[in-house]
Amino acid sequence: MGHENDCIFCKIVNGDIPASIVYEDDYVLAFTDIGQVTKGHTLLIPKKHQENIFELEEDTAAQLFRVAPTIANAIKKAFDPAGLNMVNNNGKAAMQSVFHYHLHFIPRYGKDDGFQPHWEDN
Ligand code: DGP
Repeated sequence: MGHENDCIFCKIVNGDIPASIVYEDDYVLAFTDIGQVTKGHTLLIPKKHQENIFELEEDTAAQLFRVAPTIANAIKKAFDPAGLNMVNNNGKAAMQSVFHYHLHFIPRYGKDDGFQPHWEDN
C-alpha cells in the first residue's frame, strides 16, 4: 500500500524496514519514533502515501483521527505521562523531514522531560 519510491514510511508500511508497531489496521499504522524525544514518542501514519496536510484526503484524515484517542490512551496506560502533545509538521519550513503524513504523539512528563517545543517558554 505504501507505493512511493524512496519513502521511508512506505517502506515501514510494506515491512521492508523494521519498526516497533504499536497499532495497525487496514488504513493506518502506528509505530515508535526512532528519535524518542520523550519516552513513548509514537507516530501515526496513513498506509497510503500522502505528503502532508495539503495532500491529505478527508477519508484518510478521518481514519487517522478515529484511532488517535486509542493511541493516546494506549500511551497513557503504558507510560503514565502527565500530558501529551500531538504535533504535525507540514512542509520543510515547518520542520517536516519525512514527507509522508504523520502525527507525532509526544508524552509529557513535566518540565524536566527534555522536550522543549519552540512555543514553550523556559
Ligand atoms: P518530522 O520532522 O515531523 O517529519 O518527523 C519525522 C520523524 O520520523 C522524526 O521524529 C524521526 C522519525 N523517523 C525518521 N526515520 C525513521 C525510521 O526509519 N523509523 C522510525 N521509527 N522513525 C523514523
